[in-house]
Amino acid sequence: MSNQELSKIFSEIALYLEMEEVPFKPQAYEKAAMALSSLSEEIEEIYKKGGIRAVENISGVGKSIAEKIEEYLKTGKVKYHEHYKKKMPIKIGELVAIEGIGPKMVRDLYKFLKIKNIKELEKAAKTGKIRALPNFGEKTEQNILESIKFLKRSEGRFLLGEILPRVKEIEEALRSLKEIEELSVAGSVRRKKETIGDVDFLVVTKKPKEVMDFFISLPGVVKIWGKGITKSSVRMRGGFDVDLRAVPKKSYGSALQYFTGSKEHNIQTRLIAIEKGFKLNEYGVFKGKKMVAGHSEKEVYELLGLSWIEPELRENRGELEAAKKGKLPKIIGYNDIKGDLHCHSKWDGGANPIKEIVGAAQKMGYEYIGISDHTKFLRIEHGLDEKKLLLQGKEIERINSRLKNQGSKFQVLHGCEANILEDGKLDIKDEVLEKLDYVIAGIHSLFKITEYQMTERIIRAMKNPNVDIISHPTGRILKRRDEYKIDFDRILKVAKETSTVLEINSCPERLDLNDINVKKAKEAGVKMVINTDSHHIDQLRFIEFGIAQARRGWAEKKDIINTNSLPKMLKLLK
Ligand code: DGT
Ligand code: CA
Ligand code: CA
Repeated sequence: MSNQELSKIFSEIALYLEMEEVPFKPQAYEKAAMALSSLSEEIEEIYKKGGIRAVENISGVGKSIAEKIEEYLKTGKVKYHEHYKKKMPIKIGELVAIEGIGPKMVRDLYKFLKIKNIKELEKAAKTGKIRALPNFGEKTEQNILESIKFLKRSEGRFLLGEILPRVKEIEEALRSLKEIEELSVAGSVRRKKETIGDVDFLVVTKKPKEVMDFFISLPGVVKIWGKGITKSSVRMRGGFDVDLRAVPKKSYGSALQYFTGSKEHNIQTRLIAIEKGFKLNEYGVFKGKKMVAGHSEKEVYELLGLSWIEPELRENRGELEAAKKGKLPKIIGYNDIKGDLHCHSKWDGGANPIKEIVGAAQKMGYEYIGISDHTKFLRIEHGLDEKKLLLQGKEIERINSRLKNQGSKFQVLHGCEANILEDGKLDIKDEVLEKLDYVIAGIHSLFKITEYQMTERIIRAMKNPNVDIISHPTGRILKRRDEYKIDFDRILKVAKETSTVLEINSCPERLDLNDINVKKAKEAGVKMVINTDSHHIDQLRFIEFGIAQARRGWAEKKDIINTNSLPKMLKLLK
């Protein structure tokens, strides 16, 4: 868990430094924060094995930050961070989580109104105190109130991307127990929903007491809500809850079906059972008093005249009707992706040079990787201009010829993520875009325009013959901001007409397109691509979340262009 705690400390330091308008340093701390939060290995382990040297070797971590990591591992604190917290005792992470509030605004809110947290901010906004501040105004005050409202709606839910690695740790620990005969995660985690309320586990065991004792004393348990023979609940470090239920072996399938949900799917399934003269509950399927199925999920569904349904589909969005007719989609599998087309490199401020990204992509088992750095409009992201893009092309050519000489079939594609400006034009000249293997275009500014304007803006970009892919098409950020206002049906129509591919961005806070929009795109015959938008090689593993979202949206291999080998994938681009 230190990875996340340290990451938080460094991003807070970055924010404090930004408030003081210190140049360059904030980016260094942000980069370190990102590196730590995406590391797949615990920092303690890295330090234990290789000392401060190994810590310094993490890309994105320099010497002075490595020293602070060492200080934290030894003392549990970073003095530099404590110094700032004392100087300005505010809930900085909480405040900047509000869409539209940056560190300098936080500084002024504290300076003029002594605002330390969201609650105080909300009160000040409601009483009209914000609009009176220099550089704020009535519009900002209104936006702040709207953002707080949005934030409250997602309170108490966690990103799948934050939770899943922890769930896997717990699962592994439980699997090591020989008393456990069967084990599965259930609930929204099993359905891979984008946000998670709590984690549900099911086990079959002859020794429930031992299993429950083990469960409530897992490392990371901070509170025990309840402990019994059939169910225990705990709070984990990080603030989320985990339920563990022990069920009889003969009921395992029906219990798993019940506790996987969703509730809406279950209600519908139960109605189907009743129609067929059965009773379905978490203990089994019953004909009168006689239990007729329950050991496996498959037999439960089959008895009801349904084929087994992938958990990601269980949202009562037509999957039961499809299962009845034997017409469920054959959704894309977790190993079907052959390359990631949205990776940022050191060229635009990402953590890794291209050759490291290539190595990591090869380890993922990919056949190709696409480098698509930001272009010049995004100065804070060190966006590349025409000249730099062409230079980058030369480096990619060199890497490709080296790969070829080594007898490797792996290929690096040269793309970019251009910005769609206010009028729908791009921030890079078409003569240069033409030279790239592919072009992604995305909105990174001016989110609050009318639906008509935003739709026209994206449509104009899609009509550019050089634009192959639209990145994160709806702009939502989970727990932060809603989609921007767009006419998605019109976007789909033009995407289809122009053969523009829509991205499913795998970043845990984006997952954009979301499941519902994926399904709409599929139904409209629009092709999609699952990308990570990684700024660090450890983020390549986020692809799992994008695939999960695609599966929840009923996407099949044929709907996703990067399930294809390179020549075929390239043919699907403009
Ligand atoms: P979450 O935790 O909010 O992310 O969502 P879930 O789906 O994990 O919901 P949770 O943890 O409350 O319950 C786990 C599953 O148990 C849920 O997906 C379906 C089932 N379940 C819970 N309450 C009910 C209920 O009142 N009726 C029915 N039919 N099923 C329920
Ligand atoms: Ca749950
Ligand atoms: Ca639960």
